[in-house]
Amino acid sequence: MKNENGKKENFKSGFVAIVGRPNTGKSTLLNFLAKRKIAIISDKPQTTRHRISAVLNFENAQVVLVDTPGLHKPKDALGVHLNRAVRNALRDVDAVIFMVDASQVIGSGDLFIAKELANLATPKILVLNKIDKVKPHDLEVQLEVAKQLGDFDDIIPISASTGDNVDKLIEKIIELLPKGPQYYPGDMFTDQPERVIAAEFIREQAIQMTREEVPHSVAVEVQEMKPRKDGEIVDIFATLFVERESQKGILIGKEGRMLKDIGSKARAEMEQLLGSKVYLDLRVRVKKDWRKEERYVKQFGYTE
Ligand SMILES: Nc1nc2c(ncn2[C@@H]2O[C@H](COP(=O)(O)OP(=O)(O)OP(=O)(O)O)[C@@H](O)[C@H]2O)c(=O)[nH]1
Ligand SMILES: [Mg+2]
Repeated sequence: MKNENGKKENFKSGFVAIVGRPNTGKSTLLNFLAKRKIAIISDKPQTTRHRISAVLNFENAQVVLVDTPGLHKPKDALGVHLNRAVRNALRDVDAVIFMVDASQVIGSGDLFIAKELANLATPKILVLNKIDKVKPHDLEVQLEVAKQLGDFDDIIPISASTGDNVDKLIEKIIELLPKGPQYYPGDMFTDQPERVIAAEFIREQAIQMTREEVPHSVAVEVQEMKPRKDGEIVDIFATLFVERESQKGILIGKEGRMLKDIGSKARAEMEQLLGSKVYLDLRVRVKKDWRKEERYVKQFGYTE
């Protein structure tokens, strides 16, 4: 229904942060709801390093969903930044989704976050994710354990991979949101510049193709991204930074094969994002122990 100013009555809107331990499936949920890939995903913890918003438009509501890095015990300047990013994200939101992994033991890491959330007056929904991996009986046990984590407006089991029960989650979120305006244009789907998403697509491939410390040691910077005059191809020049010479060797690979592989997979994702052909030029450089240095953490844009 519209009033005489053309504004929708009863329109609801607000910012909703997803928080939780690393690897619980926060970014997977963001992408599922956004119906496209905005955040990168991996089976390794501490993948997300930015606060990333997706704008979800509904008939009578606009939800700005904010993905955050997994909360964990920080070991270096990067870890400190990641946790700070989560706390900043929590400051101004209208609702919080606290995500736990139902296929794992609900433990001290979850409890630590639950305690922090207990101090927030914001409405909170506890989400048990990955139910596709959990037997019905085990899920009931997990629900009982989860209830002990605190007071929540609702507890909703979902699968962010299959989308099971996600509609119920959205319904509940909209119910909890205040009346408000449409904050963003209806055709805007994220606050992330294409340049940042492109850098993240490269980092995702590097994370997926390497092991142990290497995934955590990679940062990516897009130096240049511009369409050619004919408009058919976008040129992207990017550098992968690692912390040690040995890691550089791993990323380049035998006869450059690893880097080529990272490049061709990331390029395919970029072409989908941009809707045009991409020429991607990748370099690898060492920035010794960059994760320990505040200034490099800032240089790579991990600042909030
Ligand atoms: N089976 C199953 N796997 C899932 C589900 N949701 C996420 N995953 C997997 O869990 C892993 C972690 O997913 P992410 O979305 O990157 O997790 P995250 O919480 O964003 O992780 P950080 O950014 O490190 O905090 C990936 O391998 C996902 O494919 C789910 O509902 N079911
Ligand atoms: Mg993530």
